[in-house]
Amino acid sequence: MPHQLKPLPYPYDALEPHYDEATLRLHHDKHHQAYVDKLNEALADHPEVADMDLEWLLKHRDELPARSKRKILNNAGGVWNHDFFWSVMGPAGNGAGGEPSGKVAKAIDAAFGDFAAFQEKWKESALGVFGSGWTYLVKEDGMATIKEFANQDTPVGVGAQAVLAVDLWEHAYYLKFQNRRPEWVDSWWNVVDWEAVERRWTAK
Ligand code: MN3
Repeated sequence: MPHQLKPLPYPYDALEPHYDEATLRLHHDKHHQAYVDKLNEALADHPEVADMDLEWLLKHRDELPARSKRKILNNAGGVWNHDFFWSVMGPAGNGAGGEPSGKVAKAIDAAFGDFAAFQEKWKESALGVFGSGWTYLVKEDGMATIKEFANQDTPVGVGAQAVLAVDLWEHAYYLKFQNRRPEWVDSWWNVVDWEAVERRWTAK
């Protein structure tokens, strides 16, 4: 069964005005869809891995057919990263935005001092990603850690548990923010769904 694009978990305009409808439509329906299509295209030649799920593909890079390995990893990563990214955002005011509470808040304070210091480190990371990629918060040995991933590399690929992510590809923000990545990151905090983040933190 070919991989399918999952519908966005909220309406396209749900993240307005912080994340605009036009970008979200393009980002989900065109960019995310393209990763799904190219993944299926790459897998079509390789029945031995065609039925494997995303996580399996990302974790078993050494078992992927050499000829299509890069294409499979890039596009499986693209699908996985976007599925994750949509899942940790939500409508501002409806549980999203503001500051975290619960266990993830304690972990952030333990690792970074306080939420403001974490946001500063996050921004430093996000602005430091050269070209296209992602800044993630991951849980490693019970600790909250910021990690950068180039292109469509994923936490799954390095065995890290993903907790939060921001997309730093220009396609994620260029339509509204043009080259102003710092403004995109500032705006994005308003749609972080901390309840979803808490579920990711406590998942294992
Ligand atoms: Mn993207």
